[in-house]
Amino acid sequence: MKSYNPKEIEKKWQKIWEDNKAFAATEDYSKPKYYALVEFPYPSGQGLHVGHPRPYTALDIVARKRRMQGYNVLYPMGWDAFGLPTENYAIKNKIHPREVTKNNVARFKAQLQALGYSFDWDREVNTTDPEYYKWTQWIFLKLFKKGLAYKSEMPINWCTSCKCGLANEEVVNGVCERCGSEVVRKVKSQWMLKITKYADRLIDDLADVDYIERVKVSQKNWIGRSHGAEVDFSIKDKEEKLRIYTTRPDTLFGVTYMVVSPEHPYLDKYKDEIANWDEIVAYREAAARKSDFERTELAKDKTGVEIQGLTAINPVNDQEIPIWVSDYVLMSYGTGAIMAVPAHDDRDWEFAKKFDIPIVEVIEGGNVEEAAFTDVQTGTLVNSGFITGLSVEEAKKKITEWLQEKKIGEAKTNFKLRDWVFSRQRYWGEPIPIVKCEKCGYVPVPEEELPLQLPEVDNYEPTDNGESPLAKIEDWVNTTCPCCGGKAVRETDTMPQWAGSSWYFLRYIDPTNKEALASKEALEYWLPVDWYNGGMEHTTLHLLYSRFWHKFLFDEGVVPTKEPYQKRTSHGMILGENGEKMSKSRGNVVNPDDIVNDYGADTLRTYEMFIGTFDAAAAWSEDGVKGCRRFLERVWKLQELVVDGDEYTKDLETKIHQTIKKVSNDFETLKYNTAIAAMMALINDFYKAEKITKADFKTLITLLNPVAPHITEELWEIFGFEGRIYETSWPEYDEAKTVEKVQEIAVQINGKVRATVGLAIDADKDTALAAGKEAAARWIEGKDLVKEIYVPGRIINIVVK
Ligand code: ANZ
Ligand code: ZN
Repeated sequence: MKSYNPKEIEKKWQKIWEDNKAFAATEDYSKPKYYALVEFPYPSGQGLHVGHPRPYTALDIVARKRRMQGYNVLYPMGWDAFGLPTENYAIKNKIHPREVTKNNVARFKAQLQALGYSFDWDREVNTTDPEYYKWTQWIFLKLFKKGLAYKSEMPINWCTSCKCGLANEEVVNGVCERCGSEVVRKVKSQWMLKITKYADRLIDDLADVDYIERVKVSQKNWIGRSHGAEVDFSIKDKEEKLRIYTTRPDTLFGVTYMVVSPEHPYLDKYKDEIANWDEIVAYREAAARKSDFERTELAKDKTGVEIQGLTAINPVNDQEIPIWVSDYVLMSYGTGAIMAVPAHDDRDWEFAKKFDIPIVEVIEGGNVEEAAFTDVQTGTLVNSGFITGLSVEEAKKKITEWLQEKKIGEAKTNFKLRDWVFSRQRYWGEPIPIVKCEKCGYVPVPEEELPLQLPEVDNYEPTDNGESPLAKIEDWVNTTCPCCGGKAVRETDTMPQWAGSSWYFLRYIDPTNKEALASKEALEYWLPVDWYNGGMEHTTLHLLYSRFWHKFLFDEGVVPTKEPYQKRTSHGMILGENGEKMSKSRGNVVNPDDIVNDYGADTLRTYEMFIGTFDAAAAWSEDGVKGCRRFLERVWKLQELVVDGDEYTKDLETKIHQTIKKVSNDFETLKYNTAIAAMMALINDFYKAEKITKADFKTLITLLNPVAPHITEELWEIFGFEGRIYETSWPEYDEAKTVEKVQEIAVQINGKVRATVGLAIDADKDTALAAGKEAAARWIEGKDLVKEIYVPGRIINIVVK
């Protein structure tokens, strides 16, 4: 027997698979299909991270298993290659971002190939390829033509370091998600996508897909749908009403003050009547310097100014109440004004305590002097006129009807979701295919002219006035209007990185199609993606954006399904040995190339699947890697035990059927670690048996193949099994044979049941009696045996004297 040499066999099999196009998805639409998808990587300059192989191996396991089960499997890979780090690198090193991308892609691809993934490389896509972004632009134009892409003067989140506008989603705790720098507000004219139009469907259709619960929750929270009412409060001595949004119209009798946001238009409108105008202006300026996050943070100390000269009237009891300005109310949500109910809202409670405003309890159940009582499940209405005595639910309904009748309010649903800021003032992105004509306004570039290619520039630096570098290239910018032929200028903003990844799974289906983003038949066959696994950090935005585009394309008749992904799961992060996030500065980065070099790709794959519960974070351990290598060595050495035989060894049969069952199920339910543990246990039994048949061995290596494809392919060849292992069928188990053939038998001594023993169904008399006597030893010891009987499958009967 040769020794196990992964270096040699891994290269060998990768070449054979490639030469034979072993994992190409076919156009044989008569076969059942399976579309397994992982998030395509951003080809950064750092190369592959050990975090990448975790999801890629997991779905490679699923893909390989499905092929063995007779499916036509699509398991593709590509590059999400537009984006800032490449552009920044290009600026710093004066290399074209196209070159940087090309080099990074080549490195990533070589690294992935060295891991033996069964990707169909013929379907590789790259978002920066003009033949790809042609269709990204095409989708944008469709959105534009349907009024779902529009330009708007917007206060946007501006990253001071990237010099670029960011979507709300890209601002995390007040700083830029990418670089961690301060984000400020800046008013700019931006392209926006009307994702809000799809808000309801993006929530409601979650009912039809099989996403893990926390992914559904994060989608719902981000969209933030809430049901409530808008209510008009009169302003004393004015015609005009102050309209507020509340989710708790049932608490109307508990309103003790109102709050308008510092940006509320009434402030300027009534400024002549506001006695403390200077104070309000100063407050407004201070608020403008804060982010929404800072303003609405619950823990933050409340600030505000009471407006002198304006008061409101509560429509339910005609009470006159003060109006305050405070930054905890945002202009961008609801109506920018609220009715404050300190007894039942935490923020209002803190505010009222701080400024000594009365707190009026209207829901019984707590102690509102101590804290706001916010429970809506329990408690009844008190101090509330005609709704006193009702439950919260009943009161909401009744008061909303009353408001509607009196025409002072109505039921209203609100969303936290905002339209998607779709412009970036950068070079390395898809050009937005729009020109601006003085006469015709914004005019789409004709479809025949797509792709609208990125022009060559000498300098990719963003300009200081916040324009994209494209704005400097006059012969590109100046063009003619497709509509009237007059002078026009091109849009110089580019699309955000989210664009290319919002539809890439569609292009894999038909990656070279020149006429359409993919053919109807192919889309019909392959959609939806059957299983999509990706990082938890992408379960909000990327998922939401791509679902939005997909729904739009469905409405346009381009795709045949309402939802792109049938099933979505997420994996946990891989951390450094010290349990911290891997980073250069922490010095805990593990390079996958080193692991492949030192231990082999199969070891890396096995280890990453064995490292722990798939959806939890896991710390790297070199010892763990070594353990997995030892396991594969033991698999390799099983060769020495193998003898001829087409059937399972009798004593191993149950265990083998059990293992097939367990591994088959665990591979479906993200329990890769316990599947591997079961295979480890099985080979322990193989070693104990000292001899195993070819059939035993063949089943083991087939089960292990999706995890460790190279070593198993090699062993398959060594034993001369038919064809290649990747062409074989997934092992079947017989449910009946997974149960231990053992039964509980009672042991009677002198007519009394004294013990029970577990006996094999076919146990012979001597074995049965010996077991019985051992179990009931203390009733037999020192006595004379008179009689012993074994009634097979029923009872052991012993008489002593
Ligand atoms: C009165 C009230 C009483 C409220 C109570 C809550 C509890 P969601 O669920 O997030 O939609 N609100 C409304 N507009 C706001 C704005 N522009 N900025 C900050 N807060 C605003 O929350 C809706 C609730 O948040 C509304 O219901 C309102 O306070 C506040 F016991 O009205 B509520
Ligand atoms: Zn024109």
